[in-house]
Amino acid sequence: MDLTDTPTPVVTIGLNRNSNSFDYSMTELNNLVEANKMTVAETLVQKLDRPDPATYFGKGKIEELKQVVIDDGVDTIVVNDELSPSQIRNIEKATNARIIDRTGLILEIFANRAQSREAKLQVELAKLKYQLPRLHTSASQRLDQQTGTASGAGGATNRGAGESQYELNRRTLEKRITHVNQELKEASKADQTKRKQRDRSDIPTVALVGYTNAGKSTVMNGLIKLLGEDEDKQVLVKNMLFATLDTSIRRLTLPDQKTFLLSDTVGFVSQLPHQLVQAFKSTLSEAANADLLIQVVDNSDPHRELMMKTTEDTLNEIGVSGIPMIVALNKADKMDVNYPAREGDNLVMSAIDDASLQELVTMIKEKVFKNYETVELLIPFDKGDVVSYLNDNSNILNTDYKSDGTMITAELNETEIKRFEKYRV
Ligand SMILES: Nc1nc2c(ncn2[C@@H]2O[C@H](COP(=O)(O)OP(=O)(O)OP(=O)(O)O)[C@@H](O)[C@H]2O)c(=O)[nH]1
Ligand SMILES: [Mg+2]
Repeated sequence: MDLTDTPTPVVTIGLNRNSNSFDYSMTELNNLVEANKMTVAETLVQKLDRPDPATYFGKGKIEELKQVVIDDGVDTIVVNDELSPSQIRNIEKATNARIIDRTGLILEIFANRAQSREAKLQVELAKLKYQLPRLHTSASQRLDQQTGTASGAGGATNRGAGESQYELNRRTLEKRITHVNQELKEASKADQTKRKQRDRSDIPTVALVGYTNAGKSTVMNGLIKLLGEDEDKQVLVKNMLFATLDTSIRRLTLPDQKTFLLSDTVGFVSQLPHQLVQAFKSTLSEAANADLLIQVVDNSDPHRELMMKTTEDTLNEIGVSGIPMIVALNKADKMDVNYPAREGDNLVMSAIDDASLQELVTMIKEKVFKNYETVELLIPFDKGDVVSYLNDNSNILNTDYKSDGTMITAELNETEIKRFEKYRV
């Protein structure tokens, strides 16, 4: 990790394959660079249909890159794609600079942000899988220095040390992968138990999803506050990419007693490395089990359409489909538009505006609690537990004391209606 606060200058490079999302992906790369305590000195782009299999850029462009590295006095090049180990080696040889590819960069950011034990293990697993085929490159060594996690074998750049050293390093990595996998399995078992308990408790779940830095955690905190929950339930909000790397789940109760679980989780970015997607599957799967998704979008970002596409692609990749979705077009306060403004399942809103959050709650309610019905129940006096359940869990519209029991008019969901069928009048 860089101990000084001065960001390291780097040259970023990318191949324009004539895609209309190229500008977006370069902007994104530059943002990722800044998020990793580096700064972009210069950007070099080449138009090519496909990367050169040996050097990514073509021969002439590599020469130009070498000169730029010298002129700018930088020692690091960040590449907008995942490279093969030999491409990394060849560009390093040609330019005398260190190479960080897109995957390595995102891994470094995740590694620097991970706080919880599970997130740390997940990042380490992704990192090890990335390092394994790259043992001979400095990309592997660099990740070890950056993250400070001791795989103990990442730094095998000295090819002169011979094949046996390489073999040793490879075996150490493989052992570590098995070990981390095992630890994660245990952690995820505990998670599944928790999820089962929640499923049984019948509480609907709502998951915030979307591009990193869109405002998911801010929406979460806004709802926690609006619904009068303890401030200590708040989650971390920061103006940086990947502030959230864990899943936080909060139980929220509406003024009419209906409760739901709201989860906030890791944000998405385009070409999220598959090693990370795999490693973070259990964190991301919270969305897969939700009854409703709220996709938060930074509506003030000119690339918002592509960010929504990225979110859609990532949800598909982790197997989330067919779940109803509200689209929260957030940060409207930064734009010259009316808000809150609702159109179907879209809401133009601001996470720092109470009227917007109120409208969002109304939409959540409509989607999640649509199977509620108002029923009348006559509960015998010796069934005090039923009365207290209703008092605690449902919206009671009327209570009347009759000679043969308590008459309660309440809004109940399907399961509750079945459970209390015998008391219906
Ligand atoms: N002006 C304005 N700023 C907002 C709004 N919502 C969020 N922000 C800011 O946007 C930045 C990112 O917010 P977060 O809530 O951390 O975003 P996130 O989606 O959780 O991001 P990650 O956890 O990094 O994926 C913070 O600086 C927030 O204060 C909004 O409606 N208006
Ligand atoms: Mg967040």
